[in-house]
Amino acid sequence: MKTTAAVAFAKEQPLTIVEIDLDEPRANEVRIRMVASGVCHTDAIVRDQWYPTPLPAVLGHEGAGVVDAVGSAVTKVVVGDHVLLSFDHCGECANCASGLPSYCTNFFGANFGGRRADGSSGFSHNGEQISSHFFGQSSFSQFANVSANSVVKVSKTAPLEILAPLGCGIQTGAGAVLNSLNPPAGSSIVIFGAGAVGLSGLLAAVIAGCTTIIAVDVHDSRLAFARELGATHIINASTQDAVAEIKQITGGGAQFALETTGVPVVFSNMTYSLAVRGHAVVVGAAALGTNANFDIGSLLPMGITVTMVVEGDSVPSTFVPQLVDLFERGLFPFDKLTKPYPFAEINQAFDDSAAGLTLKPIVIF
Ligand code: CXF
Ligand code: ZN
Repeated sequence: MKTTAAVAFAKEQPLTIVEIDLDEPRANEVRIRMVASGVCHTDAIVRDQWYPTPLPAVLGHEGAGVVDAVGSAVTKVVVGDHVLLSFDHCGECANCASGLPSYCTNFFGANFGGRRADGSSGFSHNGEQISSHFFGQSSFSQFANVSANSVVKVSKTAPLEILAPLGCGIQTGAGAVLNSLNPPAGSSIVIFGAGAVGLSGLLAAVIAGCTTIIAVDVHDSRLAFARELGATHIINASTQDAVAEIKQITGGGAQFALETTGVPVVFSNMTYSLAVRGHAVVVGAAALGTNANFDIGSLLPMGITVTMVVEGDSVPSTFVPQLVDLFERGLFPFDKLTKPYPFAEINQAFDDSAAGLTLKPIVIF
């Protein structure tokens, strides 16, 4: 069948909306009619080829839509079900089997390879293969054949146009706090980067009952918003000494930290901002080969833990519904981070995100 999609034809160039060909869903796939898709920083860095998904490609990995057709081996959904889409995973390797699907041993191939396991692509244009199955979905397409392992069924009353980004950016921030750090009520946490991931983590820190929540960024407007969402302290790292401020606020260092920027000096500052036995998680993507200073001499006696975390250690089939429930109860107002764009304006959505004008764009089909 034909479908309309936003295609990344060339590195660092805007996406082009074109009509392309979509093949038939395989046994383990569902064809989704996309209703909405969040735009994530990872879409931009793959368009720019920080990660080597072959171009041309249909990106997009925060899809939300309606099941349009079901492969013969799929039992979890039927035609007409409403679904949110998340990352792909094999479901069978040791890490998947032990409840850590974001560390699937084939995570990179399944999510960034641009092809099915059998080497085929779902999309073509004028006879040329176009990378598909980005995070198992390639949600910047009106229709896509999606890996069943990427699909999370939700209620037909759930607002897909708002919930779309739960499957990546929002679960990454919230999961990093609730799943990876699991801070006890009354604890201190510092969040580096007040973007969509950092602020999702901040909302999660409020849910967890952290009583000292420090947001660090370089934009006063984002910091003011962080305070509205529950930050007890804000630090502008472009004008203040973040490490000194954090130590002063916490009386020696934060118990927990979330690093969302992927910037080397921020990583280093994060290590110095921790209390003895503090725990930090790093979720901000950086280009391959990005290195940061890590002072082994000073930090070993601190007994700190730094964990690299993918997708907030989430199991989407259980964590995404938990986040939907928290949202519906008014306890997780991540919709304050979102802004809708018509699908035709997807490049504007990318640009506004890069410029810091929009925290979490959602394109609407
Ligand atoms: C990505 C970040 C880089 C590692 C894989 C997961 N998160 C999604 O956008
Ligand atoms: Zn993402």
